[in-house]
Amino acid sequence: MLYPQQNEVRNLFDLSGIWDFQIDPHGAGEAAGWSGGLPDAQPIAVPGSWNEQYGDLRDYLGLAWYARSFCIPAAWQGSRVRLRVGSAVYRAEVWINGHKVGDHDGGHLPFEFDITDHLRWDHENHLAISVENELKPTRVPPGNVGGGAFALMGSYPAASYDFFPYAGIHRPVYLYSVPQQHIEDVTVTTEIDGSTGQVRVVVAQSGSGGSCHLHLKDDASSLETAVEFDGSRAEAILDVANARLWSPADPHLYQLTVSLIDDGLHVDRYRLDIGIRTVAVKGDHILLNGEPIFLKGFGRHEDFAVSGRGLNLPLMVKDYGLLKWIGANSYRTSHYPYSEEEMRMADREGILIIDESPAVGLFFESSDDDIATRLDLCKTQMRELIRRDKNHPSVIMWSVANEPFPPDMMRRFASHEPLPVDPKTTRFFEELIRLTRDLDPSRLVTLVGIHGTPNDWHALTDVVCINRYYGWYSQGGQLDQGLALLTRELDALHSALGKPVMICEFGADTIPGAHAEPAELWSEEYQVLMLEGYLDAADARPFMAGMHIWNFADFKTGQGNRRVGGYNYKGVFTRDRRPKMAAHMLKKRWNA
Ligand code: GCB
Repeated sequence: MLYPQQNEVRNLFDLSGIWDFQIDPHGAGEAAGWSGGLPDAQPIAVPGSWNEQYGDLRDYLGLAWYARSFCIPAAWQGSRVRLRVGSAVYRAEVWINGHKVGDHDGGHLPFEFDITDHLRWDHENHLAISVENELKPTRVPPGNVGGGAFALMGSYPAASYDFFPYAGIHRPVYLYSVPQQHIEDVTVTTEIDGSTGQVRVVVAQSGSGGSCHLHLKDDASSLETAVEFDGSRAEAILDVANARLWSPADPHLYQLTVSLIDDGLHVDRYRLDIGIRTVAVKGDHILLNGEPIFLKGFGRHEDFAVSGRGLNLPLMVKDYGLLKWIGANSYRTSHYPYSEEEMRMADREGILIIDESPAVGLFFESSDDDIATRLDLCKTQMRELIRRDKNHPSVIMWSVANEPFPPDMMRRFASHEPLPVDPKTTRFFEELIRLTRDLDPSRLVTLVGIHGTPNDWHALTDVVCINRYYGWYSQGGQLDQGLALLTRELDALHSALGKPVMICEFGADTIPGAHAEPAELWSEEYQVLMLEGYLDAADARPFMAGMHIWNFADFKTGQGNRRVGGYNYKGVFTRDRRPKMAAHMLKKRWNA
C-alpha cells in the first residue's frame, strides 16, 4: 500500500486539524443520522487520542464520532479520489455524505476507500468516521481477559498489555487522487552481487497493458529502463554498478521514479526512496550487507503527554536526535506498527527496525473457535503491515507477536527449565510465521518471548528474541543473583537453539531524581547497574546479536498498583525526554 503523495499527476490534501467530535456511549448515532452531522459536537484534534484531550474521556473506550467538511478542487475531476486513514484505534466506520463507504478493524495500520462515486463536486462534502476501542478478549491485542497472568497485571482500563489503550484517529487522514489508470503498488527488493546492487522492482497497475518506465538515481548515478506490462504486472531488475549500500553508518537512499505509460502518455507516476541492502542470519550472527551487525537500542512507544498516541512530528524529530546522541542503531516498534512517518525517518537516518505487529498479550485459554479468530486477525495484521512497510530498507525483521502467553504461564514463570508445550499452540505460530515468510522472504522473522516461552516457539524464528527482568520482577534488589540466572539461561537458550539471541527488553523502573548508595530498586543508580550488568553479559557472549533496553522513555500505562501515577518508569529518558543517569552511561558505552 503506497504512502500517498503529491506529484505531477497525483493530488494530496491533508485533512488533519480540528474536527467535530461526539461520544456515542449507547450506539444511537447511526440510527439518529450522525453520519450527516453531530448534534452536540465538541472540537477535537486529528491526529490525537481523545483520552488526553478531555479529562472526562480519559478512560472512555466506547464509540465516538469524528466529523468534518471538505471541498474538492475542480482540478481533481476525472481522477479517482481516495480517503486514507493512517490509523484509527481499534474499529472505524467511514461515511461520505451519509453513505457508508467502509470499515476497518485493528489499530495502527492504514486503510483507504475509493470515495469518488459519493463526492459532490459543486458543494461541500461531509465526512464522518466512527471509532471505538472496546477491550475484548477476541480482539488483537486482546483486552478484558481476566485470570492467569492478566489478573497479575491488574490494570484499569483492563488492557492485556502494559501501555495505555489510547483511542481515536492517531495519524493523518488524507484525501488523494490517482488517475483512472494508475500505479496500484510497487514492491522493491534488493540483492548484492560483488559491487553491484540488484534492484528488483515489481509494479502493479489498476488496468492492464502499456509500459512501465523506471528511473533510479542518486547524485552519482542514473539508470533507466522500460518494460511492458504483462496484464497488470511489470517486473524489472536494475543493476547498479558500484552500489552505495544502505546501512546505519551510511543510510544512502536512491530515488526510484515509476511511470506508467499508455499510448505514449505518462498516465501516472510514483516516487519512492529505496535503499540497497541485504539482511540474513548466518550461524550466530545477523548480517547486514553480509557483515555481522549488533543491534543497540530500545523498545519504545508512541506516547506523549496531550498528543497521546497521535502522530507528533516535533517529538519524532527530537527522538531521532536522542537515538543518535545516545549511539543507538535500532529499535523495535513495541507493541504495534508505528507511523509511516517514523519508518521514512528510519530509512533516512539509518535506524534499523524490528517491525512488530499489534499482537501483544496473545493467550490460549479459550475455545478453539476464539483461537482461530485470533489467528485470522494476526494474519490480517501481518498482511497489512507487510503491505505497508515492505519497501523500507530500515525494516530488517518482522515480529509477529510480543510475549504470547503459553498455556500454564504461571507454572512456567516459576520454572528455570524449559517446559514442553501443547503442540496446538506451536501450530498457531508455525502458521503465522510461515505466512510472514511467504509474504516477505527478504527479511527475518521473530516472536518476542516472555520468561517461560517454549523453545518450540523460538525454534520457528530466525533470531531468539526474549524479554527478561531478572533483578527487577524476580531477584529484585539482588542483581548478582539475577545476573547469574540470566547468563545461565542465555547459554542454555543458545545451546538448545543454535541461533543468534537478542534481549529485546530488560530494564528497571526508575524515578528520576531518586538516588541511593548502595543502589536500590527505583533509584537511578540501580537502573545503571542493571543495564550495565545485562550489557556486560551480552558482550561476553559472541552469540548475542542485540540488546534493546526497555524503554527509551517513560510512558503512560493504565492504573495499577505497580504503575506509580499510571506510568511505566523504565525509560532511560523521562516522558518529556530528559536523560536519566542511565542515558549518560549508555551514551559513553555505545559511542565508545
Ligand atoms: C514486558 C512487556 C512490556 C512491559 C514490560 C514491563 O515484558 O513486553 O510491554 O511494559 O514488560 O515494564 O513490565
